[in-house]
Amino acid sequence: PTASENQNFCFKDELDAFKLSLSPNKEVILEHYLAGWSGLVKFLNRLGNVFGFISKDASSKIQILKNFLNGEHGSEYFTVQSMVKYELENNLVDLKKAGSHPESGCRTLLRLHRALRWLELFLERLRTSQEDGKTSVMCADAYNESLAQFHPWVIRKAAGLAFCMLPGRLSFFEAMNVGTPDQVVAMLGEALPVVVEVYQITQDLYAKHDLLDIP
Ligand code: 1Q0
Repeated sequence: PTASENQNFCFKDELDAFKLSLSPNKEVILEHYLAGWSGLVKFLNRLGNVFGFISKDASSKIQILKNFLNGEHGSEYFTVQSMVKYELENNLVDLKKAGSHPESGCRTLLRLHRALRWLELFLERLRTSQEDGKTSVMCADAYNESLAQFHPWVIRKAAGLAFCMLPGRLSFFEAMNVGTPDQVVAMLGEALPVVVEVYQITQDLYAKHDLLDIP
């Protein structure tokens, strides 16, 4: 990315959205959660076209949830907690096999939620990486430890190829437009606990309602 493109992008803003998504009583506000994801997708798009199949899928899931949020029952979708309650009480989720609600909010959010675990693992690796660390390896390790188990072979293969196209650690840090490598590392240290907390709250909620395997 050129300097002028960088001026209106700062990775910290994207992660701040996740901070904003935590309400005072520790619910996850959907609008900010989606804003966090949109920012990540924006970042991904800047890294190159080879990530297009990933950002397309993420964008379409963000859009499905935005449509609920802006739809007739939008107020029920204010938080992830209220969404789960509303969709379950009204039988709007295909719990065991795909049926008449293949794109429920619960199902769609679960896909993003699983990817958030990948993000957490990847950011932690970036944060603690040495100068000669390889982003492609960090990304692949994080993926294999998390999201990969939910993906069929062909997607794992495509993802693996895409990871090889990631820029090196320094270019990657520069693309984040946060500052010096030390500043990036410090920012990651502040941002990670937020990502972990949002992930954990969602994970506990989904586990409590037995929603972790919806197809
Ligand atoms: C930086 C490289 C980004 C790598 C992203 C890792 C995720 C790889 C996922 C590849 C699969 C995408 C293709 C579609 C998969 C779907 O089948 C799957 C399941 O959905 P469904 O409807 O078929 O049941 N979808 C998913 O699993 C959702 C995947 C969402 C991925 C969202 C990635 C958003 C990208 C973020 C880039 C952040 C870069 C962070 C940089 C941090 C810098 C400090």
